[in-house]
Amino acid sequence: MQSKKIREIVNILKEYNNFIITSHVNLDGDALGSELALYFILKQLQKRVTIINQDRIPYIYSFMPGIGNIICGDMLGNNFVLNIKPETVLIVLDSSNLERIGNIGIDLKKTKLIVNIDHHPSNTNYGHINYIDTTSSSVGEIIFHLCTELGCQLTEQIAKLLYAAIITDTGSFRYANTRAETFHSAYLLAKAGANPHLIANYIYNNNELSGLKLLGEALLKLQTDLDSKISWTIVTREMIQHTCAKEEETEGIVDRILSIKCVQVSVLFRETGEGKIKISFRSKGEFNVDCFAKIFGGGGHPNAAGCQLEGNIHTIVEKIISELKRALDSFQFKYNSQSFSREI
Ligand SMILES: [Mn+2]
Repeated sequence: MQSKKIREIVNILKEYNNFIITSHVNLDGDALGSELALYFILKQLQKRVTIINQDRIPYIYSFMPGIGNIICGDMLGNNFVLNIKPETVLIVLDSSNLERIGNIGIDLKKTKLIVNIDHHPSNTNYGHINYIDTTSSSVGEIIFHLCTELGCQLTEQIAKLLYAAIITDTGSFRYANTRAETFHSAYLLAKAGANPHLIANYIYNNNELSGLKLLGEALLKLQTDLDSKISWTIVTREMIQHTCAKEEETEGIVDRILSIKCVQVSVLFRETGEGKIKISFRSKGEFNVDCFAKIFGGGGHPNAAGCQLEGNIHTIVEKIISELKRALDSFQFKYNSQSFSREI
């Protein structure tokens, strides 16, 4: 923990009275769990708090305590403008840059301060106060420490939310961001009332049939290059329409195709509603997909990243896969010769 920085945040949370909390577009468990936990923490301190996000809440997170308090900018229309009280602090969670919050209908110039709390290495330090802990598994884990620093009570509600944030961002303690400290936080959250079995059921055993049908279609289009250790597939508008799947139901596909033996990097290409192609990368081991996604204006974490491009999906697949093959072939050559020289 960067204790000086966390104290700076503690002071702001104590000093000010009006807060708006937001996070990134394409909401995930870490974004929502952290937002709501911080909401309940600030409520304990008798503060006025509003949570507003651009996007709608994916169905699987509807179990989260307090979820009905979140304002969804997407449902309010483009002309919606939130009235901001003077001296309002905007807290942005889990968002590596300010553009990632999308349109939440607020005039940022009217806010007093922006507090940026994140764990992405690619964070651009856009806040007046920036608390970036890249060793933390999730923002949920950071909010957990913040709760302790503030002397707030770790209620059952907060524990459930933070536990959900941690398991979604660590893939249930499987990803490389899982450390001994993560289990320690999870242990304390379970002791405070988070039930691992129930929360896992809500998140992982709560799929709509449409989501599985879409996964089936995506698997039919699966391609691999096992010499380069890549797997990839596509999700077109047509596939979304005829399976009646929701956008959020594309989320797990890229992880599923990474599970193939020998595959080091998996890629999902998805046509979004606005004629853009959203590309998600996952990797096992040392190949850094954050660096690779940055070449195309994206970013994320070393083992999970993404970017967005405009154009025809098939042209983009060809371009990205050939770049990726080149990058992986030279990476494997370097990596193999390094481990060879280490051995001798
Ligand atoms: Mn996160």
